[in-house]
Amino acid sequence: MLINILTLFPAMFSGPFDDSIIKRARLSGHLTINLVNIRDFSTNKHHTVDDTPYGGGAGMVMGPEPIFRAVEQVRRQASSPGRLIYMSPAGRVLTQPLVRQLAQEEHLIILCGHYEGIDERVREVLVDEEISIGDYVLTGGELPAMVLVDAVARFVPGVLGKQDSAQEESFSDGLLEYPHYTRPRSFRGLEVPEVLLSGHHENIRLWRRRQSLLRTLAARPELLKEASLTAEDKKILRRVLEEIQQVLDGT
Ligand code: 4GX
Repeated sequence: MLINILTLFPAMFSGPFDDSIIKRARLSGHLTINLVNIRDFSTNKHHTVDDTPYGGGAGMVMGPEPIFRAVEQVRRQASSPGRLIYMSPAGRVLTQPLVRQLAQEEHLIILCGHYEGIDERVREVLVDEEISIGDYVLTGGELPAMVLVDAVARFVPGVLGKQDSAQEESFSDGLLEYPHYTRPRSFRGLEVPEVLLSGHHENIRLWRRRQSLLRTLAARPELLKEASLTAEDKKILRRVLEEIQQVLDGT
């Protein structure tokens, strides 16, 4: 997958993309990340990229010319035009289904805005999709772009190890994860649940599923409503309900 990131601050991306899984994905060629400095496409004397807004008001707006020129160069150099995403709090909120969908693209162009945002003509002509990473305001689109790239990379074939990708399948059902433990068995008086030490694979599977369901119910009940629950899940939840009923009855 090819990802071109258009930004005024390419240096912000060193670090997150130069370590761990993203580093490995880049070195192996599963992922190509190009950082494109929008300032390099400014044609005026002081290489400015922003200007005061027509109509007045506070702040500065990123002008259309360097952005158009940067996108045109990126598209000339790629074998496909790519889907252009503008990171903005006005966008569609990033969710795992959208992440999966974006991972199907062979080429993404991510535009990071600063100041009060971009000239509306960029949005009209170039932007295919506006995406937000959540309902809060940051100083620029760089951190949102890093979040998007990291989430999308996990679904690009070859980026995660075999174990991880198989794992992903089991969490794609919209439930929260069950608790994990590793050695030591007893840590400062805190014990690992007995069932996990039992070697009884079916009991372990059922315990984990119950924990996932309980955690989701307690922390994110709205996710449980959307989750694809199996007959076994419903059985586990009915059992939980019976146990709650017994507490209420004082039995
Ligand atoms: N999820 N920002 C965009 C510039 C801006 C200002 C106003 C449009 C209108 C953000 C987010 C985010 C900060 C990126 C402001 N663009 N991006 N930038 N939340 O807060 O994606």
